[in-house]
Amino acid sequence: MTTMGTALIYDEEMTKYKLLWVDPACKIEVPERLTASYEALVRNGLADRCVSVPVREATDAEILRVHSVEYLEAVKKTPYMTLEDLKEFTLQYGDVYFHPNIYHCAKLAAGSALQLVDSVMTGKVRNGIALVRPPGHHSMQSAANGFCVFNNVAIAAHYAKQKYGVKRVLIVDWDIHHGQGVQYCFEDDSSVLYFSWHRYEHQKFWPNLRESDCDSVGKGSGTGFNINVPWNKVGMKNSDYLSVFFHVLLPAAYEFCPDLVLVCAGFDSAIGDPEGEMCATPDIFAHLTHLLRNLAGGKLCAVLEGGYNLTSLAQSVCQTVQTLLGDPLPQLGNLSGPCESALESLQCVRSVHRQYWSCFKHAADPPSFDISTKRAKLAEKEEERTEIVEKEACVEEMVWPEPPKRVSPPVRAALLLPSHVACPERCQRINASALDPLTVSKVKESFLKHGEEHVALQTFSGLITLLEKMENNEICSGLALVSDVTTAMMFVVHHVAAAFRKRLLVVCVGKGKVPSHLTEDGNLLVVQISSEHTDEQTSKYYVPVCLKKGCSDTAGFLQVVFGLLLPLAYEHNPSLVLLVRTAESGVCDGMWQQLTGMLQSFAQGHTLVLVQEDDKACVIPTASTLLGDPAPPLEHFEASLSEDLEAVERLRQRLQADWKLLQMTAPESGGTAEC
Ligand code: Q9C
Ligand code: ZN
Repeated sequence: MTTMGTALIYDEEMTKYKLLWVDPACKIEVPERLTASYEALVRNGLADRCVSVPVREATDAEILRVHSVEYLEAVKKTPYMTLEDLKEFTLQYGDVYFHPNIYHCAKLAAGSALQLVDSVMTGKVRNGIALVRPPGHHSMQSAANGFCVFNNVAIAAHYAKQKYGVKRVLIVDWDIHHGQGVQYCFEDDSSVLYFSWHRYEHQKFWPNLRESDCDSVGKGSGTGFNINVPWNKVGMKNSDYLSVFFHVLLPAAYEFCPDLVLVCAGFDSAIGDPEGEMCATPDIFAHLTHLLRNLAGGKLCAVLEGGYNLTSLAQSVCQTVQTLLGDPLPQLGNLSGPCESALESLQCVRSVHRQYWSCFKHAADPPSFDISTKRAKLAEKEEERTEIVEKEACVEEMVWPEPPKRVSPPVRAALLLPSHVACPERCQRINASALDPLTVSKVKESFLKHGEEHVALQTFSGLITLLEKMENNEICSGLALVSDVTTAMMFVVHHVAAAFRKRLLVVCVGKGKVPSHLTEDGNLLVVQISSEHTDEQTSKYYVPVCLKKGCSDTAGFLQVVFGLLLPLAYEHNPSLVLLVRTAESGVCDGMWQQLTGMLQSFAQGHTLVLVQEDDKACVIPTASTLLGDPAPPLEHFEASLSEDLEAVERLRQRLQADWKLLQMTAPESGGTAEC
């Protein structure tokens, strides 16, 4: 069995330092950031569900992997400084403050990240979060910066490599500031892939560095292993964040194939934050976390960075932790597609990285406008300051609904299996024979209507039971091993349309007839991935994808999942997912588990999986992912056939007019993107 559990690292000691003088730049970094986050976890019953791991101080040797002796020795003196000395010491750095107790806290913050790495790497827990102060990602070899003293995550990455022989570390920095300290630390290192998105505004936003732009891709053998996504406008929304995950981070991350994922988990990228001024809601972090959950076999360590609106911060932390614990995801409605400015960034990043990553090989050219011209143009508009001040005032009054409670159904996975197939542990077997007369008559009605007499009445009734239990939230997901998967799929689609009128997503892996004729009302979206060529379709709701090598082509399959399936699914926002694996689909267990895992982003985890009876070997791996176990990492895979990638790309281009989350290039006009 895979390791369970989520580590939570928190110690009140890290609330015991604060700003002792007046400094408008630093007044937002307060001890309450930690207490508000922790108390929200306690209040929502989440702290109790985590494994509490104690903090420790990072040792000098550990800190010195990232920082210089001179810097460490200088920081070591701060506990003995007078207020005046502290103020003066602080002056040599940017946007940071010192306090007699901050050195102690900084050692605990870095040590917390190391304790988290230990807990995850030894298998004590599956994943975890460290709530720490001071944050880390701005601090550099010989400088404190941006509220950061030691670079907690950079120290943790070195530690994981040294102590556990981890070969590849992915660092995802979703804080709204550029973690330049992390970038500098691993710039020439191909064993650490650093991804950061950040408010940039063409270098107008702190820390105003040229090297935060997307053309900083790393150096020497680390070239290509630094991915920067600048946000050139404020007000970015859930769609913008998701688009960057689908079209930039996830393809590169899967190609990189990390052994460990570290998250610079700053929540100043959420709505209401005075620094970020973005509009993504706290529940987006549930999805961002989930989308990273199947990398590195689920080994994910999140370490707190920024987050300055206490309400937004606490909600975002809860959403992250609840996903680490494996609870069903909240549904994200109203995804509008990325704004023009986000598309420009997306296009820039993909085009500069196309020479380093095969997943971006077919990325479009950079946007036609000249970026440097744009930068100069922006410098002219310096007087727009007053407007910015007004915007800030607006942000402070910003309100958003509290994310709804995420309830876990009592049963996570229910299985409908022929009597000769054993039910895997932790799953509930659905007994299809005990049916009330009403249900029986319903089954018969459908049974007669479609004349599918070769499929047992028992199977139909069992499927209805699964659907009803999902509808009533008694079970989260279901798996049915059936003798005729195509008929079972048709039956479920008809039944769902008639009985529940839900928005349904059907994902069919492998050849065979699919209910493509039922998509007129817009409630049903069908995506089929197979080696079978289908005539070019015109319906926006029927998406047949053909891969020459079929579903065994891992690179092609991932391209389809990130480039098409996930964006379509998020935009469709189904209330039920039907995942169908036809006979001889050719999909390998690993890819199948990845897919099953990723589809749990939707419909609050309500997925019904249909598998052909001869495929019973996949029951155990499928059940495992339905139960929330992370999928095993996909081993090194070959680049896909060029013609396949081009075909997928043509399909994406054809569909992007109808499905905005498929877009990855800005409209030709360029120049004055508005959000
Ligand atoms: N308007 C982190 O989020 N600039 N650090 C403050 C005040 C410094 C952010 C300017 C922001 C530092 C970890
Ligand atoms: Zn930040």
